[in-house]
Amino acid sequence: LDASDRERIGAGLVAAVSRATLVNIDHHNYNTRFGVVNWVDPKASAVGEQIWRFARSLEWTLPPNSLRALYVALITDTGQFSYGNTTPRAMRIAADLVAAGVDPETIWRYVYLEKTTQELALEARARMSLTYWADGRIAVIGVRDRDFAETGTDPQATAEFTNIPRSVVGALMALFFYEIEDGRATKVSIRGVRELNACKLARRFGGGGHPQAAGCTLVKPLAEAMEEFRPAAESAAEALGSAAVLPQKREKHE
Ligand SMILES: [Mn+2]
Repeated sequence: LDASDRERIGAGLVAAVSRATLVNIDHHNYNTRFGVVNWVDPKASAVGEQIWRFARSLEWTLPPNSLRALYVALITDTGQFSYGNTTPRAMRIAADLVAAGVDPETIWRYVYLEKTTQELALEARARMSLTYWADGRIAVIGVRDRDFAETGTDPQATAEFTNIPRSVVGALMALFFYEIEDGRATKVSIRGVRELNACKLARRFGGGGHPQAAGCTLVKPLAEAMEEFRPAAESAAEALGSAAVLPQKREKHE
């Protein structure tokens, strides 16, 4: 589920499924169709949406845990119904799940609100790192391996960090760089607005994803990874021109 290629299902499973009938259910545009059966629907906002439709068509009654899992799939893949993939269908399925007993507040508290003191310390560092490229068209944050070490956290604590650069008024692209493998490599999360294709940019660096949300990995420490990535990001953002995305809510501070 939710894997655009065979490697994404994980090393352990790759071995296990090689002798089995592999059913590939996914919504990534560039899915390699690696299964025996492939159901790839790029119009689905989340694979949870596909599973819900599948279960409904077979008239299955799903237990509460499964309903919650489908709801989590919907809210995380749509960025709490904020990304461009937030379709009427996604919202109707969310409504169906709530009608079936899912409690949105409990899930929201658990998935988004509650943070440990360590996670908050890491977030403070991430916010402090905020910087701008291409005259503010691109907002960038970076977290180093030592930030994880010194705050006692790991990359799992960064699930929502792309919202920090995304929140900058007027930014067309949000980038979140963070070191992995003891600082030997750097992951890049790319979020785009408007016509900016985050996936196209990610694919230039061997990554992938969706038009609005994509990522890649560079085998370099953070500073070098940023340096390598920056020209491609800047030309992608500059190609969009300088027209304002939305009426500016506040004067942009220089
Ligand atoms: Mn997904």
